[in-house]
Amino acid sequence: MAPELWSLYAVMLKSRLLEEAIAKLWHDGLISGEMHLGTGEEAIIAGVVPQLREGDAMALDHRGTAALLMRGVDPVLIVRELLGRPDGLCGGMGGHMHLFSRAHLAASSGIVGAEGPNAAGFALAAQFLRPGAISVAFFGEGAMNQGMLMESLNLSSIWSLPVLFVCKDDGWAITTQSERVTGGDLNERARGLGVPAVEVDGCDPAEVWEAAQIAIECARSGQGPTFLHARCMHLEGHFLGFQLLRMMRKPLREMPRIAAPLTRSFLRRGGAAWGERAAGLKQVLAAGPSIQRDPRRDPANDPIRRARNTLRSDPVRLKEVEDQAQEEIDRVVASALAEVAS
Ligand SMILES: Cc1ncc(C[n+]2csc(CCOP(=O)(O)OP(=O)(O)O)c2C)c(N)n1
Repeated sequence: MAPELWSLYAVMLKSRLLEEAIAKLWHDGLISGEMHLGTGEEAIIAGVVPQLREGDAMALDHRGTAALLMRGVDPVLIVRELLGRPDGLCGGMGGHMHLFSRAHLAASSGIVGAEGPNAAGFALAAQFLRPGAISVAFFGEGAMNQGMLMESLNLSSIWSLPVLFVCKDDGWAITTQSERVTGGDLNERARGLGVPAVEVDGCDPAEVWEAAQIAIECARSGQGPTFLHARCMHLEGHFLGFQLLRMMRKPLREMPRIAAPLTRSFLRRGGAAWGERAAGLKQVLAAGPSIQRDPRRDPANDPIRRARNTLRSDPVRLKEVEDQAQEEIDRVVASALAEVAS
């Protein structure tokens, strides 16, 4: 059975606050490069990771911060890593897409789909070296169109590897809507390879927990892999500063910035025929209304806000939990920003 919502909320909230603090550091210019947050995925991660035991492994994608935090990796080391400091988790050389903790058997990768082979490899090793241990792969639905993930599902099935494949489906791969590039149904695809598939609400940590618990027990007892399909929203879009979301949040500020280059390219001499240009322009302009209907605008799709709504009936306890989480994350950030000890 899943733990009570209070403890799941506390875990999810800490992760959210840590990622919000990371976003602030990024906006302040202290973290360089792209930054993919996992805000919106917390219920999926909280429903799986706290169930892992010593000796279990995690193969993570480019949104690995929440899973590492929930697995017990020191968040100060994570933040220092993102800052590129030599005292970071990977000596400041990995950055947010290549976070790695040997002690926790956890590795992330920026190669979409690599979580499949990584998790299958961990699981194959576990079969020989740590019987009863399992591995978990977290990846987006875009990764399901990578051959190596299909190969990993297939081998895990045929070798009964102890893997839990968790597909965090937000419907988008950067700016491509997944339904435009994905044939068939993902659960059926996994089943076609002999891997049982379970559909869960990725905003409900208890539902994820219960499905993951059954899958983890199956894997530990030698009954092979399970595919968990959980829908969610990435509240910050693909990465921080995502243009579509900037337009959605501040249309008056953003639209004029794109209006001039759009007009220039529309009127430029040479290039595509006028009909094609007009069709392209129509598509761009249609993005406006579709942004207004974007499900990321609906608070019901934010797992933290959803859990909070339920817990609001006990405001005193809620404040206590929230204050404690905030204080903890404030301490993490202060400690991560402290000077490198000489
Ligand atoms: C093999 C490979 N191809 C392309 C990319 C570029 N890329 C980075 S993230 C991404 C989209 C991935 O979408 P999805 O798997 O759904 O994960 P999400 O970002 O939505 O969490 C792509 C195509 C990559 N990193 N690796």
